[in-house]
Amino acid sequence: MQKIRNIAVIAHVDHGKTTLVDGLLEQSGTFASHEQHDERAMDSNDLEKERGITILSKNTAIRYKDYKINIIDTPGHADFGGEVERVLKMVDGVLVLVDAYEGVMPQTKFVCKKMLALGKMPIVVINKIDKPSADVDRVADEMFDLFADMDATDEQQDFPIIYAAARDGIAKLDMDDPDGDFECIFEAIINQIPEPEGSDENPLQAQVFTLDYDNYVGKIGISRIFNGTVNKGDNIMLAKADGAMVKGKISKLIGFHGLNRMEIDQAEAGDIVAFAGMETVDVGDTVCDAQNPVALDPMHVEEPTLTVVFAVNDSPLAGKEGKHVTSNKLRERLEFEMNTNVAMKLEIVGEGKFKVSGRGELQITVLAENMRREDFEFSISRPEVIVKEIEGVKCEPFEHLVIDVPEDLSGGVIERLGKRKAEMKSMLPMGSGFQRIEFEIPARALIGFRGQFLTDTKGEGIMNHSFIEFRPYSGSVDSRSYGALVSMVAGSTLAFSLFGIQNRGVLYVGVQTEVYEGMIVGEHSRDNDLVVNPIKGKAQSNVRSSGADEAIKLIPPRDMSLERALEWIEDDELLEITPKSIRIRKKFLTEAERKRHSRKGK
Ligand SMILES: Nc1nc2c(ncn2[C@@H]2O[C@H](COP(=O)(O)OP(=O)(O)OP(=O)(O)O)[C@@H](O)[C@H]2O)c(=O)[nH]1
Ligand SMILES: [Mg+2]
Repeated sequence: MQKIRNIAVIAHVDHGKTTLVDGLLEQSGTFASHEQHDERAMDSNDLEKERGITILSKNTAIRYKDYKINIIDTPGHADFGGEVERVLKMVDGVLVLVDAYEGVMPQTKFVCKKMLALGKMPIVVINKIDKPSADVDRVADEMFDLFADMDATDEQQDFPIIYAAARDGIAKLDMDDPDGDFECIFEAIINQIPEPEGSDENPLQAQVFTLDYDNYVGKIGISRIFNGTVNKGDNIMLAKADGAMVKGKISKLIGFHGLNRMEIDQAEAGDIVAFAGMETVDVGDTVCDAQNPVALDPMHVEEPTLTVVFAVNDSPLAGKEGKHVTSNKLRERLEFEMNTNVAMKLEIVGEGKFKVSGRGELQITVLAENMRREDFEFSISRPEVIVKEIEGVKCEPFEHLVIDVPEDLSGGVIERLGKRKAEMKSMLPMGSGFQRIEFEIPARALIGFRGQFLTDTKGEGIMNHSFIEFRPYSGSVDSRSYGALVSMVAGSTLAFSLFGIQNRGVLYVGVQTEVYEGMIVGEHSRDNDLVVNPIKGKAQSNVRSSGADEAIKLIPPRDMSLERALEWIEDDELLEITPKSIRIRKKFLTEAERKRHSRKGK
């Protein structure tokens, strides 16, 4: 049998996981010297590159001495926590990164809790020791306390610590040592992480943890082999989550090395490989021996906490910019997503209406952004948290919120969070005039909070949150304090009228933008909605007065990104999303309809 180690790299967002994996690839000699590769090579899809974050977990393999080390890079953002959960089952140990200044953050807690509960062996890497603000002793203490709080076993609590500057390829076992390379990380992996259990003599059992798609071979299931040996061309049995057994054949076996994939003929217990040829494969399925099929435990993934409704775009501008606009197309695309993304759920709630549940706004935004790039057009509604009954009590998701704010601004932020039912748990000075304050808060109260928080802290505040658990419903919370500026007409906006409207609030559209009745063109500076006419030209007169035209100075409209707009909208509003535009609208387009429905609501 090959000598194998399987590890996942886990951490809070931005603590340097993907950068560390770059270094492991580089320093193991996996990248040939002539091979060109980008920084953070594992962040390979477009959205990941643009945003500089990891969205999907991805695996690679390196060779160190006579070991094969399979490495899974995971996303750190809380919304993609579901990815981390299922990946953890596939590995025998983890590198837990923690920023040498930021220390333990909400998602550090989340991933450590899962990892410890699954009995995985940790190696702690305190990363970014090059930062002038690094405080490695405090951070090391935080990690010890965290593990103790989470009932780590003695073995887990005895974790090795490596101090690193992943970006510079530096690592060492003691802060007083001279800077070394990643050798101490490789050695820790082969010495501290247990070798895979299972035997290549047993009947085949492999579990699929990620799906991929290839134009030539179709669906690909990336899997960890827990037992047995598999050969290209083998007949197998696919054990589905619902207990069904489906016959199949491994048409191709694919191995990983660095950024490359190659066809292989055989793979053994302990390894991570990809199978092609099984059209019905889903995440969590077990690929079993055809004669002796025994399914592995299904994968447990924490339930979604947030829903939005995706619907067919029925705005007056529908169908002008996108290619895929029908209910059928939308359903197919969303169903496809659910196949690969086990942390999301789909429910058909009406004609052309689909309720999508996920872990958070970013996860939903990423799906919507991918769809618009694939030429889809649709609308989405305001995110709502999932409320469920637990032992007869109405419960809602709560989050652990950590904010870093300038000391002189903390009072205002605390007050605002108080109105949103946040409960303060701790407050610590962080040096350089910042305070770190921790809260527990209903997830509902965080919707729309980020924009407000950035305004309140003059853009200097940093906030992070992560799901804790469902708790009893906490009653009503503060929501958006401003109304909308709503167009009363259809047409193309004109500078003359926008100039008049901009005194009433903040504009979201510029000149010569197509608008329609019921479309929102800005935020009102008061709490009620205001109907405006953004297409009105100047009254014609016989005298040309060029001087008056020059007086029209428009403030640039506020750029509403998908995230920002999604956070901003209220229950009676929708986002209209097309490949070219993101428009905000009222659900009911005419004022008369809106009045009628608001009366009904009361
Ligand atoms: N100063 C410093 N910056 C680092 C170091 N390692 C990584 N970074 C930077 O930290 C940022 C985030 O790095 P990533 O590797 O993308 O972090 P990540 O943990 O993979 O992030 P997610 O996958 O989105 O959770 C990048 O700008 C890196 O250049 C380091 O050792 N020192
Ligand atoms: Mg990453």
